[in-house]
Amino acid sequence: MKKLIALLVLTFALTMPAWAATRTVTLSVPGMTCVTCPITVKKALAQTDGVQQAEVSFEKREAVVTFDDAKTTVAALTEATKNAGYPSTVKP
Ligand SMILES: [Cu+2]
Repeated sequence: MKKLIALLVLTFALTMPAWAATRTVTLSVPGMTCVTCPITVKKALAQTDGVQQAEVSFEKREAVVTFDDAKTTVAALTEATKNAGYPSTVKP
């Protein structure tokens, strides 16, 4: 019986990572020069696997991204904006 419980716990731990969490990060995107730039940046972020929401502000030159940290990383997000032509860095 103990063995069965241990097996169930192990199965659960492997299939449902308990450490997965929704995180929000603010990226500084200084390369945006006009009002249509945020559309490109937002699209690039939204197409990244694990991204749940991306709000890009041209006025602030920043992107607020909500993502699942089990599916993507902050590095992948900055890479996505860079590949779209807008290098970004994480705002502290
Ligand atoms: Cu532009």
